[in-house]
Amino acid sequence: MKSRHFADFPQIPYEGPGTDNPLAFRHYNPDEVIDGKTMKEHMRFGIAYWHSFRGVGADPFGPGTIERPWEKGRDEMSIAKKRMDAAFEFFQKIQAPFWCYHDRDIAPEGKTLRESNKNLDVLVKHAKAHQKASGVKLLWGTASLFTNPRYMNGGATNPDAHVFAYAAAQVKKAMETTLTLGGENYVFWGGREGYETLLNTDMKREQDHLAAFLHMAVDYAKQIGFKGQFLIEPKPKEPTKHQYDFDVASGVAFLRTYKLDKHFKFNIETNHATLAGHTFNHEIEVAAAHNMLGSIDANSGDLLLGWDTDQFNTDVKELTLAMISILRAGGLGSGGFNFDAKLRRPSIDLADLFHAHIGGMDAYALAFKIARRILAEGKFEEIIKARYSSFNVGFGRQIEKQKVGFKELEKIAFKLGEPTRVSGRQEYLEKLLNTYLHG
Ligand code: XLS
Ligand code: NI
Ligand code: NI
Repeated sequence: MKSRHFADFPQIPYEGPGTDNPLAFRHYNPDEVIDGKTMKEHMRFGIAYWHSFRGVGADPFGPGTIERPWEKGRDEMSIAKKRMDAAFEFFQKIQAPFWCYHDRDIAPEGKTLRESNKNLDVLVKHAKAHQKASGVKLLWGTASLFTNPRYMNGGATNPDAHVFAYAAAQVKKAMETTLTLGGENYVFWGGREGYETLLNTDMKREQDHLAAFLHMAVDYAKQIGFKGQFLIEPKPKEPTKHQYDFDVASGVAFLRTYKLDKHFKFNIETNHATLAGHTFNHEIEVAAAHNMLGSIDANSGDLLLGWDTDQFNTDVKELTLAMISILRAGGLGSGGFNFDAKLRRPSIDLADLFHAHIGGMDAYALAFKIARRILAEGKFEEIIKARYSSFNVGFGRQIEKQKVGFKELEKIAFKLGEPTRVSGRQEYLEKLLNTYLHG
């Protein structure tokens, strides 16, 4: 179980903004207490097994570039164990309290479903021992219903009931393993739950099937006593042309339509937000408005590229805006910040894995601190409040209470005449934001 693949690296220490040690945190101080909670507890960082321990730098134009020392050998199961040993060594060195996985990330798929489940049981047992020894916990588990060719037409939305049943069996098992590992959430990302062409698709029927699938998951959670939070992870496209969980707003409509909204929150991913034509901040605000903000898949896209590049996010401005919305909403509860981000294809060194996560964790921690200061000083809040103050009194209040209609408002409009225009002060506010970011 012991692994020494990262022996050349220390446990990453906090050295503060003044340090020039590239293998130190400048802003993420895990033990720093803020408002009675440590930074470790505030940030709840998680490492994504699929990117950091299964990603090899492959893209549609070429195979992997990244070779890891623990991937050597012939027996898939013993490689899977060695890989997991390395992963837990890394989780501790980077001081991340959580990890996340898909079933097929940690254990190889067998020739039959029974064999796949058996492989999974072995690795889950291994993970449990590692969790116990290290104190690292499971933020969420999920099932890959998109890798295997059988899911080429989707899992829960596959036109073939046989595939639906197979997907159900796989999610059943993934929920059981998440429960065994004490997972605090369970994620549904529907990468192939959508369509390529309406020429062969009954969209309404597929959405009904997806809802039926999710209801079965809710029922099964009750049966096995899984109390973790269910999360939907919206994404508009890729790999499928059109995905049903397009963005948070369409997810809310879907969950409400099928009476699932009590059981789900959202796992919002930065790059998925931008693919949907929204900002990260926007998606967080929509989820928060419905009390359905669950967790974050921390990454970023590249606005010049049209796909999910899953980069580590070091954009402190974008993250500060996100943090303001998250803090205003009261935080993420059982969620956390999971680095669903991968190294660039030429970033092949073990050191790159550290730099990537240190950069991401520091950017989030810095954004957290800046956002707290912004909210404590309340300058933006004051301006926003003042902007809507006409709705606090008189006919404005009546509008909000739905006590007046068009007729009454017409009378008021005749009486008051032309409204005085009020500046939105956007440039002033952008300048103000910069004073927090850059002094
Ligand atoms: C892919 C998704 C995926 C989910 C988990 O774009 O982000 O990694 O987070 O299935
Ligand atoms: Ni994700
Ligand atoms: Ni993604």
